[in-house]
Amino acid sequence: MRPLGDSPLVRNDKTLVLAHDHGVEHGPKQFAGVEERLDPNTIFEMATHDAVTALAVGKGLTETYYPSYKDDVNLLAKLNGGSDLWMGDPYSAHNWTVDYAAELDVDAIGYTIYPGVNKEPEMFEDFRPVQESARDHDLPIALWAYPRGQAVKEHRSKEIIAYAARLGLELGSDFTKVKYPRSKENMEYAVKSAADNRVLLSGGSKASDREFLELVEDCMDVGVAGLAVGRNVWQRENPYEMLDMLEAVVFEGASADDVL
Ligand code: FBP
Repeated sequence: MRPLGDSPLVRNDKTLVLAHDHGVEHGPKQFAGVEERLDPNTIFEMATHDAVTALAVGKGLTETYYPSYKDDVNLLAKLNGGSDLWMGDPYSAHNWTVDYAAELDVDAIGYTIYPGVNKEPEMFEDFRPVQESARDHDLPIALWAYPRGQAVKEHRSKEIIAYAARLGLELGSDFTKVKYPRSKENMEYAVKSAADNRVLLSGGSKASDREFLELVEDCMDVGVAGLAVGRNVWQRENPYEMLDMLEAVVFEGASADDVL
């Protein structure tokens, strides 16, 4: 495994990224029922919880809010993203550079690729300077690897998710975030396929406490390095209670039953 030195992203060899790029990816409809969270201060505040090893946000939120939270939040700069108003073949352009993110004093870089789309060659080529520049700045890289496109018939199948996890290793990330491939055994295969790359579970849409925590427990059991979770934390009425439970399951080896 590529050592990460004293990166704040890792605690007891595990990682919990609070993902909050949804304002770009899906817009304000994601905040239905929790409209107060449209204020990014509420999310930065949440990211000060001990369970959160990094907060993933885009350029605008980093520029505007991160300066007030720098002492208490580790920031993962999500460099690319696109709205769901775009109806073309999935593609995600970056709107800030690693150099600029480093100037803002971030702790890590995040980047999305969509393997399988028509623009896959461009996406891989776009990622190349990002990856190399992150290495120059000694910033860990988390790759959101989401297979899409016409050739991907079942984007959560065993082989497709294992392929996504493997691509992280091959393209030079430190963490690769994948969607759940429908079973614990399939996730184990993805972790094995990624060899020394750290696989992170992508949280998914909001589930019940039990359903989500059992999913996390299963993933931790098969060697996942942690999670990058958005809606299952910040869409909850009480996100702090969920973060308390996740802290025990992710970092302390507790089971879902233990914490519920
Ligand atoms: P969730 O935990 O809310 O699923 O967030 C993970 C994430 O990768 C976000 O970072 C991103 O906004 C979203 O999922 C994109 O997922 P999709 O492209 O499937 O809508």
